[in-house]
Amino acid sequence: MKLSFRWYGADDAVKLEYIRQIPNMKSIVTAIYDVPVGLIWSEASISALKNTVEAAGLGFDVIESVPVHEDIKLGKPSREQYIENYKENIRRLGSAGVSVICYNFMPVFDWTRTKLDKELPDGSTTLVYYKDQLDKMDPLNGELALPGWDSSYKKEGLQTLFDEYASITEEDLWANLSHFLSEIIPVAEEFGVKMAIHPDDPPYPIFSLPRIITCEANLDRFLKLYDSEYNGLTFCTGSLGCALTNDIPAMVDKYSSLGRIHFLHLRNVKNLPDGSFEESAHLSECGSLDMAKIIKTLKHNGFDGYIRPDHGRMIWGESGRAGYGLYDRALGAAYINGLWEMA
Ligand code: DNO
Repeated sequence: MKLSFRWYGADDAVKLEYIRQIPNMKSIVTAIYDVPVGLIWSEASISALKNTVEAAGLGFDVIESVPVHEDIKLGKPSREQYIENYKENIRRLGSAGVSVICYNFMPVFDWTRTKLDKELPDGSTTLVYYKDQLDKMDPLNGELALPGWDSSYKKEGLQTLFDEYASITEEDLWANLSHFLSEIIPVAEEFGVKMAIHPDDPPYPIFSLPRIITCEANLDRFLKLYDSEYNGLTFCTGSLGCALTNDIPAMVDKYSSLGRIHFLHLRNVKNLPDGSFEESAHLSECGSLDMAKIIKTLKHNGFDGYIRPDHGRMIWGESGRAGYGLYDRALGAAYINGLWEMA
């Protein structure tokens, strides 16, 4: 495995020099953040980012994410131009040495939580998703400031998107995803870039918007849409693991033996009886996932892709981007190293 760490660029409070000091840290996971979704990233900004990361002694191998424009998910005629732009980004990133691109196919909203700073008994804070709170949230009428949500949507724009999605079924979303893959995977193959879809988080429809990258049957279906090593997964243990029906170690076993996991997000979650969940410290006993079994399985299957510790809690008084501080993610990385060595 190659250990990696997400970094949000020059504005990130966590410095590259600190990330490098985490034992066994090999690579940075990052993106160009100042280009609107759907447009082409300039070669100059890609190479500047690469130079910055490499000057810090880290690898520039994984992009998270190149976001997919809503018109592609909706299957609108304008999708063709956005798909062309997407292909150009794959070419440019591949030419700059990037080997994995993470993306997702969630309508409108990326990952969703109901609170970002829930205080735990030990005084740390974490991200939580409480069902009763979600049921009361109305994205069209109220607070729109959750991270992961594209803050560029204004109320009217959001209403239009919801109206457009009203007629999109899960089958439509599958068809639109299939069209997207049939266009981009040949380019990814040519430029040596492994595409790695991120599961939906949480893995079920929210606010009546369809979600399809959710469970084993659907991951099987996804991989068959385009049967190529270059059409693979970002296996996120926390996203998939908050659905009690997903057997995470078994899924890791299956997809890593098939060689279709290119990138993993390792996060533990504590599942609550009503389907709510709290993100926990990485250690198995802190949450509901058997992290040791996951790592043992990867090691056993000879996994040599990228792993990053995912969201941490905020600990030791650190403030900053919720889930993306230095301290708890560094503890997560150290824990992953320990499990790997032991395995
Ligand atoms: C959350 C992240 C996601 C992820 C995207 C991938 O912290 O795992 O926002 O980056 O869904 O496209």
